[in-house]
Amino acid sequence: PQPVYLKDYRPPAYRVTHTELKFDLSATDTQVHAALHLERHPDSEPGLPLTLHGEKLSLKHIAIDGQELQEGEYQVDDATLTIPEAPDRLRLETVVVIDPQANTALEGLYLSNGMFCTQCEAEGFRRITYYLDRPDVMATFSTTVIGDREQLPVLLSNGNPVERGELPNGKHFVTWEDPHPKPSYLFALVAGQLEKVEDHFTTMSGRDVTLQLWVESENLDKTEHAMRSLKASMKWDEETYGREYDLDLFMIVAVNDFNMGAMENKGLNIFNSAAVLTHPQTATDGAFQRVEGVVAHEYFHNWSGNRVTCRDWFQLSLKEGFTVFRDQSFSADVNSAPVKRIQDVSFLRTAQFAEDAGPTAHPVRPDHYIEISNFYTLTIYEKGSEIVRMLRNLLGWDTFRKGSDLYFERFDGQAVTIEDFVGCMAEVSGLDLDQFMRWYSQAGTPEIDAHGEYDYANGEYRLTLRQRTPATPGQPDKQPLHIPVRVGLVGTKSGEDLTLTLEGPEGKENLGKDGVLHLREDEQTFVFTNVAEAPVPSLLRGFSAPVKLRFPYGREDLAFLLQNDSDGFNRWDAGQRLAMLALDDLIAAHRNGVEKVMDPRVTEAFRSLLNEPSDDKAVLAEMLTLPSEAYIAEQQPMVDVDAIHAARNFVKQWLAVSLRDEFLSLYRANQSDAPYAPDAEQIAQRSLKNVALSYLMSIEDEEGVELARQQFEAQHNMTDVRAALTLLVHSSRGDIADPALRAFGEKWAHDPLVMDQWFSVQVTRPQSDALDRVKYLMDHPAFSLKNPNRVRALIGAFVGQNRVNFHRLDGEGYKLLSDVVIELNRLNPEIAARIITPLTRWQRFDEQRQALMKAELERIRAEDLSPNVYEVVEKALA
Ligand code: B3K
Ligand code: ZN
Repeated sequence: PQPVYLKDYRPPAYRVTHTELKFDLSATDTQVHAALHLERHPDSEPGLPLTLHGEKLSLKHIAIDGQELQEGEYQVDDATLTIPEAPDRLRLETVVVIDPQANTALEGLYLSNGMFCTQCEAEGFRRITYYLDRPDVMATFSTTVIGDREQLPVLLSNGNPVERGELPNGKHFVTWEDPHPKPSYLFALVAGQLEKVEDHFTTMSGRDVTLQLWVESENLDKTEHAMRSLKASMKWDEETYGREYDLDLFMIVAVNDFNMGAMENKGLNIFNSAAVLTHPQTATDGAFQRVEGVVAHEYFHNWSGNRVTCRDWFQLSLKEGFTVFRDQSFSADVNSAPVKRIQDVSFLRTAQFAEDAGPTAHPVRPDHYIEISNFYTLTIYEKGSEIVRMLRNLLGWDTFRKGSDLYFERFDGQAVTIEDFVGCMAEVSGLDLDQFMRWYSQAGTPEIDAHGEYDYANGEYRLTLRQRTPATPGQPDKQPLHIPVRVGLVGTKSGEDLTLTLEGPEGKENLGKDGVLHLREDEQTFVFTNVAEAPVPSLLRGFSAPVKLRFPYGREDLAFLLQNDSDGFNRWDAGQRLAMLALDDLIAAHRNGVEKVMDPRVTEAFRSLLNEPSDDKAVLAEMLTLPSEAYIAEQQPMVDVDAIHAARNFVKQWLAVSLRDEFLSLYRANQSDAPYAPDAEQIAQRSLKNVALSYLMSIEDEEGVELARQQFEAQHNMTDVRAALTLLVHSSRGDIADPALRAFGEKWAHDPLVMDQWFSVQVTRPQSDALDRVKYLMDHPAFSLKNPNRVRALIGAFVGQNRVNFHRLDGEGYKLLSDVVIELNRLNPEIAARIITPLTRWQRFDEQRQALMKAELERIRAEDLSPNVYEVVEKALA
């Protein structure tokens, strides 16, 4: 497979002004009739042939303006259909036959539980019909769906239904019209036995929009939260961005087999059932929040993505980074904002930083790819969102909003580039964002080494920041970035933020109590004057840039910030840094085989957290949570999975022993019989209670075990049930865990989303029998490699969350993963190329593990590979 380059972008030879489709649905022989109204693109190079994309299509008929084409007038290969002498304006008709049932890749038209559905982004539409399948070709669509009346009572597509009727042979049809020009990747079709819940939303200009959520009948009781989230998102986008919905109908469909979370098809969003269905008895608080976030994300795409779309797939972060930023802001507004920020940053620092440090590192706007499906990454999404957040912070909200308005107004109905977006921000603010653009082209996580000096005599504080971005594949040399660093100086006597007076080139500048420093050079020193007392700097407040910042904090400094920092995020981060220092010592002790000694300052910091009642329970729960093994691993020069596991357990157990009574009373204080609600207050209470329980269970405290047992048996809601079950299954108390697991499995055998949790809980068990458990469960009748959610629940959870067992020294964990990758490479290349990720990070481990991991990668490379897996494996072994 050959790479595609950004620099090779050319406008298409033709544009499509209108697309008419007719589907005659059948599981194995669906007939797709397409009539494309084409005209030469004014900007295209003259003389280019008309070339359409098409894969796995069986062409039955082709005609131009009613004239059947003869052999020799067109050429077909496995990826294209070319008509060398097409007129400048034409109506091209094709009839193709496709096989949805054989489609296990879940791209294009496929079957899920007997239901027809589509996934076209990025390049799935070419598996449905011959087309100019690229985002800069936008057309209005008219789609007729024909299906069996009994089997497929519901027939959906984008836009508004304009006609329906009966046909011979027990068939019926519905015709849909979408008046908004759209690229093919936003096309959608759904047909099956579905039921709907319906609601309404009145837009800010007073239009009535019908909202429909389509699910299988047994899931009708799991739609309330998604519908509520949808209405909240619509309102939020009107109030926050001034964006109104633009059709009379908005539909969401839940399907069981889906590669990603959901898809923003115009007027007909298709969702992984895991990202839409919730019920207090089946979904955890985390799932409720994820549903809220994904519903919002897909809805927000209607403007950031659909009305204004991407010129080419290199611009993917134009819509994804901006839309993630929008959904994160929405979730922050409707829940606990500091906790949302903490969770988003934890995720970024753990998973995206690891991507940036590995062999598949790429810029937020890549300059080449082999398989675009491999680029729906944490870098494009999460780092992309951080870049937009930096713009918001640099401009301030009001100016940023003006830039956003200008962008939507100027480019409405167009397919544009990241320059177009940033250009609007520069235009409304007058800021020079040229250097800032490097955030889009330079891969890797910038590192800032900070150093501070307090000059008593002159009352000056000098802060020196040095930036460096490590080399990444294909980018050996990096240039300095424009990095906004939000800082405060916390007075060590007062515990208060000191007023910042910055010595600038044009004299003194008053930054108030916290201000943004603009780091643009490799190294810069910032001098603050009138600093009356010795300060501890609070750096990168709110995580103002996606960087790693080092500062030689002493442990007392961190304990001080944990108590006094006015920035909630940095207060949490000080606790994490303090825990990391202790963990580093313990990891070293474990490796050197010496006795582990706990830093008393950590225990004391936790004691104060537990003893001083905090008004923000949600933040407290985050503060009491130790850095994850994955995050700790990211901080180590070489990852020692066993030492990390041992050190973290040691800290956890030490704290549990030292603060047992505190944890017990914390648990009791947050127990509640109130009917379940997924609101911020209850969620905070449950997380606090379950954090406390996890400490007690880490030492298998008798009372703790009893509380876990009772909590499981009370069956109050899935958050509590799952937390208790996980703690029991991960303990040595098989006497309680085994019957609980059995009861859970029997009770929920009919519910795939709950069974996914049943699988995950077992394979994340840290004990050494976990790998056998994985193998055993892979033979379970409910396991299938064809269902991505199940693959993630079993294989993904094992390789991602059970680090000690995946990285077993006999290499059996690696072998299991590569066996799965080899199977999935045939069935579903997109999922195969994602699940392989942990193997690609071999450079981070000791020599023995490196050799084992590389051997498995070589074994995969010897297979007949899909472009997806090929691209990842080649990079990993480069
Ligand atoms: N835009 C989709 C991505 C689906 C692509 C899968 N190959 C999901 C989202 O970001 O909303
Ligand atoms: Zn998206």
